[in-house]
Amino acid sequence: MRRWTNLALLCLIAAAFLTGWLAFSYAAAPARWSLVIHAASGVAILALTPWKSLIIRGGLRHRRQGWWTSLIFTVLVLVSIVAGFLHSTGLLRWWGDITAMEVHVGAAIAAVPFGIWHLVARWVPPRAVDLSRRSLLRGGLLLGAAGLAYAATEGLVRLASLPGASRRFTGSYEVASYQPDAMPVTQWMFDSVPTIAASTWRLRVDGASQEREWTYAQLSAFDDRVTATLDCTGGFYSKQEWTGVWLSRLVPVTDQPVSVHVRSATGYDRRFAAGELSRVLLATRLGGQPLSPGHGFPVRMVAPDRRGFWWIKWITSIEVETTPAWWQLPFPLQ
Ligand code: HEM
Ligand code: HEM
Ligand SMILES: Nc1nc2c(c(=O)[nH]1)N[C@H]1C(S)=C(S)[C@@H](COP(=O)(O)O)O[C@H]1N2
Ligand SMILES: [Mo]
Repeated sequence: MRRWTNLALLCLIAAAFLTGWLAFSYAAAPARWSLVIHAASGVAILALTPWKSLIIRGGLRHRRQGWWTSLIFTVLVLVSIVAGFLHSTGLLRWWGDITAMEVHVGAAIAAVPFGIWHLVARWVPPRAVDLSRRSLLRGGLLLGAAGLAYAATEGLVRLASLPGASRRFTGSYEVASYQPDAMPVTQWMFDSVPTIAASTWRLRVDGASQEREWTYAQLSAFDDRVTATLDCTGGFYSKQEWTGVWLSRLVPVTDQPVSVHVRSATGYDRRFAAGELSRVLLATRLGGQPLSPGHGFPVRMVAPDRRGFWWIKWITSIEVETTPAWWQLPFPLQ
């Protein structure tokens, strides 16, 4: 049972980590499925507590080298799971400036090096019995029970009318829709709001055939509109009306782009596929008013089908490239 417990924990924690990121990379239906598996894995990890406690007690008696790193790992995993539940139920969604979702993901990322250390230092080579009928059956049973327990918590959240009942399929909560002034300002990780003067700012559009610069006044003359939902991975979403110009109007198809590289004044960047240029807006206005510095002045990306980290702010250059859009890190590093 000890071997089985550790192996099950390994599979579950890996599944939780992967499905969490998978959910972040979709703004559509697969996010929900990913999160169901995600939540069930989290519940299953908790369900193994009685068995893992025995292993931990044994381990702590011997005080093997590095035992305290295992404790830090345990604390980080527990903090992550608790914050996950606080977010999903809505019992505590933020604490000052940080959201429960940020704590959830932050603790999970912080746990990674300790988890790898734990695996390497406490590694027990797998054996054939690990894949026996009995082991697999036990695994199936655990997952089934965890799935039911997760469904039960979702039911309870609804019965008790907890805030969690109103989450979107990504798990995010609605904040300040159609109230631009109250909409939260947030950054992916380490970026900060730059000060940009509209008079000297230029947007460089670097096409295959020609390069051209746009002024703020020229871009403000466009009046393409879209109502779109910004869904931040920090755990909130906000529906707003945006005005600007479809990227397909700035990047001529005659350029035959494979992808388009959009860069912020801060260096933050993403690549969009040529096929989606008619669905992403370079916005100059939010709710009919010029953007505030926090929301991306002078211009920002509005990518209705994508999570918030694609909505690049403070854009200074758009470059046609022959590199495919999938050739980039799945998430920004800044
Ligand atoms: C949620 C994930 C896990 C947590 C929170 C956790 C935590 C701990 C703690 C606190 C200890 C006792 C301190 C120590 O001996 O270092 C321990 C021991 C141990 N863990 Fe884990 N662990 C986890 C997953 C795993 C995995 C995936 C494996 C292996 C595949 C594993 C294998 C072991 C072994 C072999 C021991 C030593 C037992 C002994 O010496 O008696 N653990 N674990
Ligand atoms: C140690 C690894 C992790 C564990 C054990 C874990 C576990 C959990 C648990 C138990 C919940 C609450 C589920 C519920 O009842 O709805 C949750 C929610 C969530 N987690 Fe994780 N998580 C981990 C890492 C991550 C990572 C790395 C991400 C994203 C990159 C992530 C994204 C999410 C999201 C978006 C939710 C909200 C789901 C919803 O509200 O429906 N998690 N997680
Ligand atoms: N340049 C830049 N653009 C950025 C970010 C960033 O850190 N730097 N964060 C993104 C993320 S994660 C989100 S959710 C949205 C937030 O937009 P808002 O501040 O207008 O709500 O901006 C996106 N655009
Ligand atoms: Mo975000």
